[in-house]
Amino acid sequence: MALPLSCFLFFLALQSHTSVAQTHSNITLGSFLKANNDNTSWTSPSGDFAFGFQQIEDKGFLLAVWFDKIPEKTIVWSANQGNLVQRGSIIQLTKDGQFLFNDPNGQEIWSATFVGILSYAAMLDTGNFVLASQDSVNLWETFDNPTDTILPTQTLSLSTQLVARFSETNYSNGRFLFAMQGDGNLVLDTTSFRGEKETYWSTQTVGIGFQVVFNQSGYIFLTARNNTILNYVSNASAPSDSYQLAILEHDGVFRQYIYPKPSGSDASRWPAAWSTISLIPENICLSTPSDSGRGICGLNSYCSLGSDQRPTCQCPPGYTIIDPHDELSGCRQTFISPSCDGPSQDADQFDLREMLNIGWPVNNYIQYFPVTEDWCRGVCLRDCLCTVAVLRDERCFLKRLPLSNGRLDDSVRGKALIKIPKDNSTLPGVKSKNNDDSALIITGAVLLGRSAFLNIVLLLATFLAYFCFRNRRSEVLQPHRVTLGMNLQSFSYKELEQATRGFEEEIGHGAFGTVYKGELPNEKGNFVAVKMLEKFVKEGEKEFETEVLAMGHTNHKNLVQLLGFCNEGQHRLLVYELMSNRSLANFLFGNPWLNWCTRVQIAFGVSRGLCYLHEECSTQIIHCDIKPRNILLDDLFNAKISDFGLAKLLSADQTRTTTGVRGTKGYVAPEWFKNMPITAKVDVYSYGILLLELLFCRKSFEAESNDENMVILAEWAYDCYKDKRLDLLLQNDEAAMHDMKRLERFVMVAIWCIQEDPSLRPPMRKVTQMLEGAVEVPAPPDPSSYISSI
Ligand SMILES: *[C@@H]1O[C@H](CO)[C@@H](O)[C@H](O)[C@H]1NC(C)=O
Ligand SMILES: *[C@@H]1O[C@H](CO)[C@@H](O)[C@H](O)[C@H]1NC(C)=O
Ligand SMILES: *[C@@H]1O[C@H](CO)[C@@H](O)[C@H](O)[C@H]1NC(C)=O
Ligand SMILES: *[C@@H]1O[C@H](CO)[C@@H](O)[C@H](O)[C@H]1NC(C)=O
Ligand SMILES: *[C@@H]1O[C@H](CO)[C@@H](O)[C@H](O)[C@H]1NC(C)=O
Ligand SMILES: *[C@@H]1O[C@H](CO)[C@@H](O)[C@H](O)[C@H]1NC(C)=O
Ligand SMILES: *[C@@H]1O[C@H](CO)[C@@H](O)[C@H](O)[C@H]1NC(C)=O
Ligand SMILES: CC(=O)N[C@H]1CO[C@H](CO)[C@@H](O)[C@@H]1O
Repeated sequence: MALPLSCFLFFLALQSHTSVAQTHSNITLGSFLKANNDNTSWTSPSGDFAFGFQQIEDKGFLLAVWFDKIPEKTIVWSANQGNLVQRGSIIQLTKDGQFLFNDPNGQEIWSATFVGILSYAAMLDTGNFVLASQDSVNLWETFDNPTDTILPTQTLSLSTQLVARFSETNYSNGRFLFAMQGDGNLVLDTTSFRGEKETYWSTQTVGIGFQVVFNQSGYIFLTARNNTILNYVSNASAPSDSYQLAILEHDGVFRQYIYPKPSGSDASRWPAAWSTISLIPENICLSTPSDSGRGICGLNSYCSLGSDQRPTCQCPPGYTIIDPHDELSGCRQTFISPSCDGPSQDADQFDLREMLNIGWPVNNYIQYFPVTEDWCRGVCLRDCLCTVAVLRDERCFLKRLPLSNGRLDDSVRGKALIKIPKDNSTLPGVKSKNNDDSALIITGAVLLGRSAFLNIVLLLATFLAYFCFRNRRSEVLQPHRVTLGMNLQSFSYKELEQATRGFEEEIGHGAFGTVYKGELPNEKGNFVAVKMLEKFVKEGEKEFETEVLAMGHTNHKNLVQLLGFCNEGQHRLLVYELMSNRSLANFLFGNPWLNWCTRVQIAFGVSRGLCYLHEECSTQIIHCDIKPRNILLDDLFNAKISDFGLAKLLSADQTRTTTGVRGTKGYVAPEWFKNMPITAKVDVYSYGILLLELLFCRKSFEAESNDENMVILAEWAYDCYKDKRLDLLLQNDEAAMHDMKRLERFVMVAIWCIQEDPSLRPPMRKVTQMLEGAVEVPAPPDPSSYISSI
């Protein structure tokens, strides 16, 4: 509702009412207040409260309600979501019964919405500013539209909330909510700017809570519909001759304060100050909103409670606050993390800074037990992902970025070891404290100085991993899975001996050792597969550790999840999630077969899993032994690749020749026998063979009745493809017969995969795209043409 300026000024000139502060009982239509240097306000009959403009430093004016008799002029309500307005803005009760808030140009800033005919306004002695009708019915009141504060006699009804301000002096919406939810639960929530809510305190009264009452004796409680008190938010009774308020402060704490009235018995101590008489939660630093969120203080920071019960947010050594004007903005690293590409040659450039009683409880990605401090230090320094190690009771917890929910508190036991560069003079944050731009430039220069491309890929991968992980979390609600998934545990040999009841039930025997069924002791029904490695015994402890770490970092729905391990004396064991339906080998060649649709899904699953191992892990993992026995199936017949990461890790640039052949006959790529470099393409070859087996439910080579008729599936398939007679390969498989186009495409992809020349085989990403039909599949050449041309 914007009046033209000239019209508006004329209208003002006609006003007979003055806008000077005065004690009003009723504010009549036509009254207005203007934001300027005069202390313009409407006060309550007692003079305790005032409604009007308050100047906030020299940034602007806030339309507000405040305690008027005390020097602090404490604000208890504000309009316009706490946003400041310019000098000259006007709030008015128009003659035609509207309540309008306009800027100096007559543009509407904010207005109260109500139903009915407005007759007058009043600033009441309770601190409630009301708009009322002729018959004194309140059409609109500040008590029903609270900001961050409630006063005695005020109630919060269902679906009403207090929103904390951004900072002590910035009244804009901040990061926390005190919400009487529509479902009856009373909660303290964080409101991150991404719109996620995380609850850090609640009365757990879904379905029964009705309203929050702040009564005159100073009690704040939650009642049911029938007025039964369900929960006391505060039972600190306040002296009757004091002002009171309860506020959700910008630090996320809901505090109740009192202030002696100037006329009261305590007036001798006047002017005094607000003092806290109750607060929730008792120690906000120890409340953990959620395991993925930013926590109270922001990411990578830590929270500690001062003697005044107020939280302070600080950054660990090597980190600096993101926004110096916003103490809850979190911290960022001032140095470049060690590189994760290839062997960790950076390890000796980093050191661990010790801090006591500090913790980030939810960022563990691996824990080891029992270990010594030296061992824990070593493993963190060698692991590029390790940002902080926490040592407690012989347990070593490794944590990675971003760190959340950090706290410094006597109740947090143990020792934190924070990874920082040895040469701290190169810390940009240290060198140029107040020059963030230069810090950024230094960062950029260092990045480019190394292999810029690798670093960018690495950064992207880190982000991807982080977000995939977050998404996975929100969709999976099986608590122990989630924790175990990211919390690689180390077991003692004895624990695993008990879990498997003395290695009683053997469920498989592979190239690396025997697999037993086990059940973890803490949770019934938590079945696992325990693999006892036989071939690792002679190899070094460090190598085992490195490979376990690499496997622990993987997380993909088409990979069998590694849950833990044991590395004790000569014992090397791995603990995996148990796949109920065993391996693909049990289903592929038996009778009845898996149906066509399931086989297609398995083909997709294996290709995505391999694609992840080859391209999305921080260290490339070449499987080297893809075959049906290493593809496990879960209850829903989802394919999960097992035994990955066990073959010696070959990093991306390590294209050296290996003498030993690692694969299984029938699936191994020709280069194993030819003194050629071993690359991820060996897996592509094996995948091609596996794909043919999946399509036709035939073994890669089969001795039919006598050896002369030995059939090599790959050759047979190529011939049938060339002759357009793929139907000859199918064994009464109606569904596949009716999906001939797809079958043909898959066979073409398979033939590309089994090209003798590794460079002709597409990478797994391309294979996946071709299977999905996202890219065209060109006609493949004869797989052995390369051989014949040599
Ligand atoms: C305020 O105005 C209403 C309606 O005109 C009237 O009933 C009431 O008595 C007035 N209150 C005071 C304190 O003047
Ligand atoms: C505003 O009020 C304060 C305190 O009551 C007083 O010191 C100051 O002079 C007033 N300013 C104006 C412009 O009236
Ligand atoms: C208050 O904080 C908000 C959110 O960061 C910001 O947009 C706004 O400019 C700040 N206001 C003042 C007056 O500083
Ligand atoms: C406020 O609530 C408390 C606790 O229920 C009660 O003891 C007290 O009498 C109440 N005071 C008023 C003024 O209603
Ligand atoms: C009031 O409501 C609560 C919650 O619904 C219930 O537990 C309690 O028994 C009720 N009390 C009375 C007196 O009806
Ligand atoms: C309020 O008092 C009751 C009983 O006296 C007690 O059980 C409860 O813990 C108190 N609540 C708070 C918030 O102090
Ligand atoms: C840098 O390292 C030295 C020696 O370890 C230490 O004394 C100093 O406090 C460190 N400076 C900063 C800013 O961390
Ligand atoms: C061999 C085997 O364990 N088959 C099971 C695979 O999973 C389905 C679904 O849970 C079961 O019905 C099969 O018995």
